[in-house]
Amino acid sequence: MRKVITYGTFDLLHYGHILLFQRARALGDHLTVALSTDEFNTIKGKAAYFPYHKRKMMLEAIKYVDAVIPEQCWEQKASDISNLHINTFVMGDDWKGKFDDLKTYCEVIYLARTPDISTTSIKDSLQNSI
Ligand code: C2G
Repeated sequence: MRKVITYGTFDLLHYGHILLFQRARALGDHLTVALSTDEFNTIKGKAAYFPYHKRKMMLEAIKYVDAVIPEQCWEQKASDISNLHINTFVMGDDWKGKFDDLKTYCEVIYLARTPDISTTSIKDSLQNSI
């Protein structure tokens, strides 16, 4: 079984996220999403609109997602990959090159971001519509 993993906050879930999951899942037979906890988001300098348990529940409802685990720190990726027997690590290409060190553990693939959509743009357009 080819296992794929990806990491992120996935706040205000949108079609860019879904297209990432769809393409990531198509690279194997099983997709794990490591979902940033609220505590880790603070370290990332992000404040998600939805708390972790609500973001997790939404991801678990997506047919492309087979498992959701917490992402609690930057450094857990290598141990996740070995402990979960991951074959392929996937991120959107805004991260291109940033995780190439993981190539010693598994295949590393950066997928093109879906243009014209982001959690930030959703927040901004809602803010401007008030
Ligand atoms: N993404 C995408 N297209 C978009 C928006 C996001 O493909 N229009 C991808 C990003 O490239 C990323 C994933 O969706 O791979 C999750 O994006 P975020 O929730 O913003 O995650 P991020 O803050 O980049 O956290 O350790 C890695 C970090 O947890 C990644």
